[in-house]
Amino acid sequence: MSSSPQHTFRHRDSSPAGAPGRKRSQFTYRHLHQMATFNTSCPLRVIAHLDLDCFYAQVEMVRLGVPEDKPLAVQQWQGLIAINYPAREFGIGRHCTVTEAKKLCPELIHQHVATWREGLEKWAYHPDAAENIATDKVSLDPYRLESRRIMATIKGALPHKLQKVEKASIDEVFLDLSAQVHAALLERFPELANPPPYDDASEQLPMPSISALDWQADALVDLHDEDWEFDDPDWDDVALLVASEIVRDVRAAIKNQLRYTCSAGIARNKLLSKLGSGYKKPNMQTVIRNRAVQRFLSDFKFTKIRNLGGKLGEQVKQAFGTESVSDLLSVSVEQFKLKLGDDTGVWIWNTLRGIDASEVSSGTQIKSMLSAKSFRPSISTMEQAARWLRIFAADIFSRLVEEGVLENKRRPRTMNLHHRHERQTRSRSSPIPLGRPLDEKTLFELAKNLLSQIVAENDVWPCVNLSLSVGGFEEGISGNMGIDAFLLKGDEARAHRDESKTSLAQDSRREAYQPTAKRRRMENSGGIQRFLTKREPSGAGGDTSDVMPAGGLPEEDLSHHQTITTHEQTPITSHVCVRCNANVESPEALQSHTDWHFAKDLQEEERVSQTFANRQAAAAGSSRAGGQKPGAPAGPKRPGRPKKGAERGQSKLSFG
Ligand code: TTP
Ligand code: CA
Ligand code: CA
Repeated sequence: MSSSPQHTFRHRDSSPAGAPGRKRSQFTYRHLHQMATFNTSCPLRVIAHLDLDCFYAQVEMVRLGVPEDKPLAVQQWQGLIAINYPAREFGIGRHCTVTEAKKLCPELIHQHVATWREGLEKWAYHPDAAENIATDKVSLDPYRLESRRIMATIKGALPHKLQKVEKASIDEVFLDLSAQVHAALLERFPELANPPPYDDASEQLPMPSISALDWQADALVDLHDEDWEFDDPDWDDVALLVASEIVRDVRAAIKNQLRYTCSAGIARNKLLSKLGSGYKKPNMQTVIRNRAVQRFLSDFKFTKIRNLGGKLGEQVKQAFGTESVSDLLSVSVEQFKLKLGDDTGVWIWNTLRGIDASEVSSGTQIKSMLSAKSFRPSISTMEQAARWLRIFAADIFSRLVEEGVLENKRRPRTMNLHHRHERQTRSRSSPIPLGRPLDEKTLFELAKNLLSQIVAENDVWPCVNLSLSVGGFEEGISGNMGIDAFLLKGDEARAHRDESKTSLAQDSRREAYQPTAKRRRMENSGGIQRFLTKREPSGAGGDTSDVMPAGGLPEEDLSHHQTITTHEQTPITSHVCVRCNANVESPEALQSHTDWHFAKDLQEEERVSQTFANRQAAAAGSSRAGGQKPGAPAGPKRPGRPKKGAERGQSKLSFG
């Protein structure tokens, strides 16, 4: 960590922390200890969100050695998908075509994304890619690769045993810094290591032995309320300060080792830290202190808050006739429940107060991978189709390598091929044989075999879309167990053989893959999901190359999909989910796919936050319908024995 305690904190004159008459912290020893275990209801929790600035553009700038002040944009066919900050000064945005952008800024460097090319075995940066939409397929591998290096750098900059890092999208991570900050607090403030008075964890902590915090270059959200500003710093402020130092160091490591800048938000939960990282860009970090939460949120239209940008946000707007967070603070939880149903009502009530107990989860695993291409003009021979299968196999294999297939960490068990002819979709699946190492050739041969089965039918040409996916991942054991770990025995093997019978989907209504069906099931089950079908998820997700990770993507990232869709209104479409880089065949399929992500995330989030959220809303009660004071007791009920008196500041600070 860069800063010494002396530099960062001005310590108070020494007087015993527990001396009579001294103010006590509003936090207890139990809260402090909860930090060490990443407890999601801990009011001292510290979460950071990092988002790379103009990510693909930075990757191209570093790769090409373009100076930082030169305008550059990343091109996909005739559209732009990433624009660096100097280029944004010219008014260039994702809405521009290359031609429009060049008019705004003739010296703009526009680099086309790398592509796979029919007949070639590896993706490459082709100077003529934009003219070869019929024969090329976008490869995001360069960005995935950098994304992985960034992840590794972040992890390397944090203490191994105290880190919790969740990859949220190709250019975002969440960090739960609670345990690391906890360790730093104990080190810097030795008084915290003393046992609580009477050995009672619900005793309040002494106030921090500091009088002023030096936030260095961080953007602090203004309070516009002097009383609150002049309240002495409590441990939540100190925890955020320590976290901001850690984040500054992480950002410096990314810059020094990889030359990339990123922006960050530091706050008590994922919802707020995500809003914080976008607050000041590029290359800035924003701290949202607990005392500033309501003020910070009030500046946003609620439709900017994750999960509130789409259909649900629209419904809320209709129901209450406003888009303003402040206006909605006077709406009671009962009113929300009445208009939107119980789950959604509670969820919104909490969200507007910056309450979010969703977990930073490091264990997100890829469940399947998909590579696809739509053909316009359509293709009509086995040879043409086979050339694409070779590309798909190479594409999927390179992602499998990232997933550790070579080290036997994980391995897919099944392969699916979908083939569309006019309005008819046929699909075949087969097991991926066990007992020998998986390679590109094996994947290709399997895919070709599936294609031959389809081609044996009548009327399969011309083909307008091919899509290859692998799934059913199973964990291997890396190290000495080697490939044997993948060998199946007895009943398991029989079950697998049964599973592997081929299937034929003649019904064109059948979706190319599962997410949509899953989503429908969730929608049918009622509850909050029915409101959330058009938007992207909260939080975070898995790796960059999967189809179905758990976790979420913030609302604003939905524009990735929409932008890509717009850009690719050209003859051949390749709709990419930025969340997981799945290539899907149509805007509709992409929508279904993103819906699926969203529903999945929400389900997960609800699971985590349900108990917590209900408790919050119940505490607010129907009778307190109107005028809930901003930031009024929004935090978790304190554990332990009843309070001995009101905690100072408790009515002002809300916890998430
Ligand atoms: P973002 O993080 O949304 O944007 P950005 O990193 O380009 O810019 P900012 O500094 O505002 O964060 O997206 C990350 C990458 O995802 C982006 O560099 C390119 C890709 N992307 C698309 O391909 N299409 C899209 O419509 C969007 C929004 C992003
Ligand atoms: Ca970004
Ligand atoms: Ca992003």
